[in-house]
Amino acid sequence: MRKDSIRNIAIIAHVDHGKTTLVDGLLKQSGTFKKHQNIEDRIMDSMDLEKERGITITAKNTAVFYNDIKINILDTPGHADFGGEVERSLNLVDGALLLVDASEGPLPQTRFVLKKALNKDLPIILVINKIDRTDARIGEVLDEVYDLFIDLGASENQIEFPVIYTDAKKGIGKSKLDDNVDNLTLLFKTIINTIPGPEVNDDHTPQFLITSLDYDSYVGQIAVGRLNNGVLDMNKSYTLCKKKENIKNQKFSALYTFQGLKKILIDKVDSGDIIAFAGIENISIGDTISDNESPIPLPRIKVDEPTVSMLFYVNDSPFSGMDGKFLTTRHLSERLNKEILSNVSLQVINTEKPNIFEVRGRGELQMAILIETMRREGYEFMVSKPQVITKTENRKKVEPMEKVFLDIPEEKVGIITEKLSERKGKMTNLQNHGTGRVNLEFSIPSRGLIGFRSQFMTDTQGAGIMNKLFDGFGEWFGPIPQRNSGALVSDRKGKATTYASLGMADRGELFIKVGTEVYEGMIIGERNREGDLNVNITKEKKLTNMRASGSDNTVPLRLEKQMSLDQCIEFIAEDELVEITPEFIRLRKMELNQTKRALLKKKEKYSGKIVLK
Ligand SMILES: Nc1nc2c(ncn2[C@@H]2O[C@H](COP(=O)(O)OP(=O)(O)OP(=O)(O)O)[C@@H](O)[C@H]2O)c(=O)[nH]1
Ligand SMILES: [Mg+2]
Repeated sequence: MRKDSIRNIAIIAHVDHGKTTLVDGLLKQSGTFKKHQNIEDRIMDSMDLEKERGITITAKNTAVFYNDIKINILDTPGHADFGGEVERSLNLVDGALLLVDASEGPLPQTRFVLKKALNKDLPIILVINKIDRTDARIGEVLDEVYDLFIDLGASENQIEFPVIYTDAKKGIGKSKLDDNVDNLTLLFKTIINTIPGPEVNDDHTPQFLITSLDYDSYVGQIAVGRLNNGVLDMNKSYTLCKKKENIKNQKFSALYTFQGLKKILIDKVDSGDIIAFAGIENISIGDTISDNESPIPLPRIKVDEPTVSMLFYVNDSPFSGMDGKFLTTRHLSERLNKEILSNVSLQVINTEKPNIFEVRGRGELQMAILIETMRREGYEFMVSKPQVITKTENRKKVEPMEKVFLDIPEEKVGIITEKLSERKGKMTNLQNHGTGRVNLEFSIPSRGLIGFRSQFMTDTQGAGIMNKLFDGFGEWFGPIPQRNSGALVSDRKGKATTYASLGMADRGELFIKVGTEVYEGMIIGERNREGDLNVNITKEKKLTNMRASGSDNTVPLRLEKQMSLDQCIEFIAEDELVEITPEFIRLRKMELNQTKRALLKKKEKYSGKIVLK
């Protein structure tokens, strides 16, 4: 039975093409807010880190009403590292709005999300957004989208998608560019007419797939998902179907439906809607809530495998425990295991050392977000350099590959090609549009891209655009050269002095300020040549009887290079760690003692892996 009173849709696109902004428009124009209520931009990006970074990290749902039809909208992230969120969201919906920037056109993540939507046979509405951009090239972009559909093997039905041209910022959507329109009514109508209501059966055994988890300090854990069939009732008991067992006699403490950004308490829900419940413990994403006597679980959610792994260590550096609240093995283990309950694309694996955990995910940004979140919660820990996850296929070692798409100024082609070749990249396409900018495409092992982004930004002076797309596995490429500069390493505990910092000017670039507390083995800067250098950054100028001539004061102290968490993760080599505490991010050698480091190096055994095994 089709339920015509409901529509469930996801908004999918490449990063920054305007999904969350379009949801603002739909919320505003559906009367969700009071008149004259002040609404902040990108209201669905509600997490602190989403606001700070200006990107969506987790998919979230909201519900609006249009002519008494309830439209559940899932806003998804566009960054490739959070692709698992898109895959998860597509389980909840009966259609998708594919958003494409009117100037940038379809980009790698457009391809990824569209492929996932087409595989599920979802009807698509194409939204060409940012038509107000002065560099918009709307006709060409439309052609490129058709090409993409064909390339992905879309059926004829799928290709006959409606097209809406939008300015999401102003909340305008039209079918012809010269139409004089000042609202999104056409988009609402197109959603209602193109995307079918959910095909469900209220009389069937109830089946609710837990698709995301939320937490409310008042009611505890909340499960969100779509009631695929049947009815759920506050006064009845249900079975929780987990991966390996079924647990009977579960009761809700609350049932909710969504309205705008709010959850509304309700006693009974019908199938087809996106709903939430509280009160059942030990739930994970992928579990089904079903009938108490004869449950029928739904297939568990599958997402692409992780490609990157990092080791999370209990903090054992000399300053450990100085400002963190949670630092023990148990704290770290519990926190990481809690994360995988709500984050489908992460995996946590115990290593043979109890104080080291392996976390697997989709990319460095996803890892950085997890690390930053834990840090803000009061955790202290250390992480290693990200590694790619290899597999064995036909008795051969294979590693993840990536396609990289670059849009760079013409004069940077030489340097970028050289850098990527060093990292085992192979150019597969070059297009010079004659506008001074060139599009390059490389095939490269993912390993070669670790730490490349900041290098790329420096080399292109911020004028380059880089996108990447996972491209299966390729035969292991052998060693790839790492950072070719060494580290400046403190050789003792103490406080960095002005005198010693001035002395570093010809050695390299410092990461720490004068006055920073350091310990032996802590990395205080990047050396301007190969090999690490142990230095005394705490040295004081010897006092003499003669008064100094004042020449000290005239030598300017170069400002230290302030490294963000993301940059630190990119910077470290295999024998180094990033130490994270709520107040500090420090870099260090795995082995802090310089004599032992020298010995290890001599034996040429020194690498992250050997330290672990
Ligand atoms: N000029 C113009 N800018 C827009 C339009 N829509 C969105 N933007 C801007 O584009 C930027 C990205 O918008 P978001 O809504 O965050 O994009 P997103 O697709 O949700 O991004 P992710 O969730 O991180 O993938 C913001 O600076 C918006 O103000 C538009 O129609 N015209
Ligand atoms: Mg967004």
